[in-house]
Amino acid sequence: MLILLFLPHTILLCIVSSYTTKTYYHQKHFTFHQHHLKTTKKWNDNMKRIEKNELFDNIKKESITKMMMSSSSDNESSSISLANNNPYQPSTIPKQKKKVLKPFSRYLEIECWKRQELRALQPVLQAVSDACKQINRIVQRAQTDDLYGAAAAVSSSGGGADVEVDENGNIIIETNIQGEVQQKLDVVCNTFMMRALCGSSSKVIMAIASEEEDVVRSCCDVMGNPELTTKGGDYVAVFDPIDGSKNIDASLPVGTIFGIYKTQPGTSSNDNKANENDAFLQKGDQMVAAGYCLYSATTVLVLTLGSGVDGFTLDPDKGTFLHTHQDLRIPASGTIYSFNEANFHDYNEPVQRYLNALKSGLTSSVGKRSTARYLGSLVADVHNILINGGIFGYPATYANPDGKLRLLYEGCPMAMIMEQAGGAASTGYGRILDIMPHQIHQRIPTFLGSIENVYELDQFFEYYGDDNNTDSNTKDNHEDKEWMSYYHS
Ligand code: AFP
Repeated sequence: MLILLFLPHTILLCIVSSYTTKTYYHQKHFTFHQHHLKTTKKWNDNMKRIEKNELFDNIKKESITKMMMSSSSDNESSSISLANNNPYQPSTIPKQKKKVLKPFSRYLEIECWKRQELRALQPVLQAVSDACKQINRIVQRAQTDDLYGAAAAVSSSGGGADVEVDENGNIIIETNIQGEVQQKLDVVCNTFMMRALCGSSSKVIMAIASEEEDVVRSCCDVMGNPELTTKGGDYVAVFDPIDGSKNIDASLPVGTIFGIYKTQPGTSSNDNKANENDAFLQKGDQMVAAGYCLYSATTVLVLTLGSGVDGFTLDPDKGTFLHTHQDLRIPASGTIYSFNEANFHDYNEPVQRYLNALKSGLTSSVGKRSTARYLGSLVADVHNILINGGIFGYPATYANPDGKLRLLYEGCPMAMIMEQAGGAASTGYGRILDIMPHQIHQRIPTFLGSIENVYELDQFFEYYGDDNNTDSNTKDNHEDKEWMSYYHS
């Protein structure tokens, strides 16, 4: 009875609530729909305005202009058109122009065509660049091909280094090298360089001197080709196939250094060992070409043919050196100094004072406190200085009064590159390229870098290397003086 009484109310209530809910949802949907329409309209309007370039009218034009100016000043291709101030409109962004870089072979062709005296060297330099690619590959594969560590010591029974490689640069047989125990990599890379220099043309290079060889070797000997004995060649080459090889174990940069001299009258016949040796005893400023390859984050070939310096980066996909650094110039001064400071207490007074001045920011060439960088690989350290400015030094020490670096394979080629790039190279007492070598493996204290930095270092030598100096290092200064007159006479 009671149920029957309330049933109509309940039905009525249900109808009303269902209607209300429906209306609510309908309204909500309607509101959402309206909102959606509104947003879409706004979006469409905006799109239209974007197309008409109206949207950005309210944005301060100067700030856009500023932004565009800064991007256009550095790189034309990345600029956004000033005429069209909508930076989001794809059509306004010009396509990024990829720099067209000249391959090394093309650069060589042109340089050797421009300068008749270099023509004979074209195949040699091309072969050296190929050797750098092979060495680069060997360095990369040192771990996987088990090339770390010392090569077996062998007796000097003639024949010399013969590492057989296939056309891809893979080592087939590893055999002899004269003399001392060496790093396996040194042996392999030495062979690559010898073959590149001697094998590229039968009449160009007469003989080579390598840091890895005890004596000068004729190209006839290197190539086992008697024809080269009679034909000779007008040039001799010096090189360090892999400088800083101890760095390889830790995957740090290493390099190859080379220099080429023209033989002087009376030394060009290669049937006499004494003459062969004499051909190498020339001042560094007689060098006609010098360069290095750096095996690092990128593989770089830096070359001077006596009129400026150019740099080429190996394109790993194409396997080609590309002309990435045209007419490389070292900054006139720089804040980097690259010395093995662990030897500080073994350095002479001028060097110690110079380093202290650098650290306190007292030198006029730098003007502020310097920053130290040292990798223990000449090529890597000098390349850093060449690009960023500063000074590299391997001074004399008590243990090594002539320093550590070799004049022929390291000092002179690097000095020529530095000078050609607008920098300087000094022993502390004078120009490295003025030194007359008295033997091929001679060592030399070496300072290379920005002209102002090296000039200032020379001034420290001039001032603190004085015999009248009453400081505790007077004895060293006296030795320095003797040393100076010996090399720079
Ligand atoms: P290694 O080729 O024997 O490793 O020597 C490298 C190097 O001749 C030159 O590349 C470095 O500048 C210099 O020696 C580093 O010598 P320290 O280890 O004495 O600093």
